[in-house]
Amino acid sequence: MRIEDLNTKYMGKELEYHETINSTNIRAKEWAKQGAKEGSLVIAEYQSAGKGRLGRTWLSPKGEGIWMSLILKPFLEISKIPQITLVAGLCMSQAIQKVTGLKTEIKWPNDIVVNNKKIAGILTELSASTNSINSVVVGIGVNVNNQVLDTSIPYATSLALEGNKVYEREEIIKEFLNLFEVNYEQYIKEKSIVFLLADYKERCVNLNKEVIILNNQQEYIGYVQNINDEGSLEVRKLDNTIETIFTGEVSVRGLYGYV
Ligand code: BT5
Repeated sequence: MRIEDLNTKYMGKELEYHETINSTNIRAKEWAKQGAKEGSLVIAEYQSAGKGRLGRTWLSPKGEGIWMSLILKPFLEISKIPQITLVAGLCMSQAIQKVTGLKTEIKWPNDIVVNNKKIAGILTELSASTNSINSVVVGIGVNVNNQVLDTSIPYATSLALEGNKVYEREEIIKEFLNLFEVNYEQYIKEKSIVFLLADYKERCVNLNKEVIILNNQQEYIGYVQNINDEGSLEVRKLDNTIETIFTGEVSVRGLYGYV
């Protein structure tokens, strides 16, 4: 895979390409430690140990998707890092829609959805020492040309299955990098996602819906009444108390299925 005519200043300009790798996130973290510049990108055709959040597995069949990790070196408070997932999710959702014409939605915090099924996920990982950030790796997996998906993930789909077409992965990556560079820079400058929150909310499938919140300790039903200026989910529980959920710590499901 080659990314030609990339118009960004630095996003994706340094590129490491692997036929096979355990996980692009693992390699990106290692490369960041070895001094990779901001915007450096690791792409693989196949991941033998692709990672989801909370120790889950991300299936990454050969040549069928985009399995990539972007290295960032932001000057930000550590508490703000999960917001980068929202910035990346919005940009990838917009990039996919622009290239494929398919309507994409976002399932807070990190899934991209087409026709209520998952086509992409994001895993943001932080390397920090005491109180300062060394690097942030944004790993993104997109099912692009898969004709079949593993039966263990019945709520997953691919762009090819939804659009009945084979797509150029490079076009989606390029569009994403262009959009992400602009939005990431604005985010770093303003230290806030407020400028993109309206667009994010418009695409969000679980806003104004009843959901099931799952975390280690508990599982409960609630109504998603807002995504606040910090990007956290505000959930009204059945007893009318409000729970504010920070990105990354839970899974959110629809009452009757994945969305
Ligand atoms: C995610 O986690 O959705 C984050 C996925 C990030 C993957 C990228 S690929 C490049 C980079 N390198 C890595 O090693 N990872 C990143 P989570 O929300 O925890 O969802 C994981 C769940 O999604 C799994 O438990 C499965 O149920 C489902 N799943 C696994 N593979 C999938 C796939 N290819 N398409 C759709 N769903 C999948």
